[in-house]
Amino acid sequence: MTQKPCILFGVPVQEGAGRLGCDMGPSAYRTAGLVTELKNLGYAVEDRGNIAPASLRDLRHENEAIKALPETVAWTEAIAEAAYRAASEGMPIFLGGDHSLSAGSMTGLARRAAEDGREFFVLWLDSHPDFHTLETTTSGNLHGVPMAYATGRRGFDGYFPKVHAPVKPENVCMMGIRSVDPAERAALATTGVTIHDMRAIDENGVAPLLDAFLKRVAEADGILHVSLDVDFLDPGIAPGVGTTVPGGATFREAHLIMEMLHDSGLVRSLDLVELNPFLDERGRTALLMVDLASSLLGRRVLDRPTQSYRHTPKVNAA
Ligand code: B3U
Ligand code: MN
Ligand code: MN
Repeated sequence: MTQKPCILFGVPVQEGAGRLGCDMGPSAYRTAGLVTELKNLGYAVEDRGNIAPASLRDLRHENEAIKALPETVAWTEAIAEAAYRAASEGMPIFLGGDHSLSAGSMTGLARRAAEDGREFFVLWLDSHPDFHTLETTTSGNLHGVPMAYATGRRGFDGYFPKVHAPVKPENVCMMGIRSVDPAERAALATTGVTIHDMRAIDENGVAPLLDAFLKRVAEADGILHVSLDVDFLDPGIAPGVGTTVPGGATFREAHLIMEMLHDSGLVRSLDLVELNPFLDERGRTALLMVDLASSLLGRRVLDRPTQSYRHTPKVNAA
């Protein structure tokens, strides 16, 4: 296991979501005991407090549906810079905040990976692909665009910060997808993004699908970023999110993914996004997200390896 510290950033951005409340996410994670959990797992933890957005610029786009463009761009600048710096110091964990934060985290992390000569992969756990461009979004909520931006799709130039190292679509694996807009559907048809929708999960189970992706990452000697949207989970276990979509991942599916990710030794960074504490029930969604982060960072049932028939190659922690 890497001895590098976990570096926590609160990212209280909420302008990208359709409803208010995600700005309370970072506080909820801290209240739910994330720092203590990580320390109990043996990590050094640096909570660097909350990121503040860069200064606002006067930006207007011809798509009049778009909301909060200057704000989202300002957040993206600041988050990308923090991600780029922290990636060489430890394992950055971004406590959202809505999913627009991943525009910054992915591009900052991918830039660092490119400079280090490492192949950068993303596991995207979400009911949505967030693959809109500024032209195609009809809701105008910019938490619907980060994957399109980070993979270098056109139309962000002149608005969002320049993408130094676009994430290769072939290096992205999405799981849990079950809500896709027509424009996203059309765009995804012609990219190399791997998409395991809920049907694929029902038919195969999460383990073989994830195992195949982790093998690819390991074989490329790559590093892996995980972006976990609360609405990946079924609303029955995770009500604290503004965009619940029925039929999501179960408690066990989500934990199994986290446990396999830990055992792979490949994960270098994490986004926890879309938690809306205003919509939560007595903190249960925040607590579940902290639980999942703990599994990803090595909590397990027994103090010995689980018997598994899978053989995801284990790489040495850098
Ligand atoms: N694709 C829709 C819905 C959506 C995307 N991400 C979330 N919701 N959380 C949109 O508004 O772009
Ligand atoms: Mn999302
Ligand atoms: Mn989502």
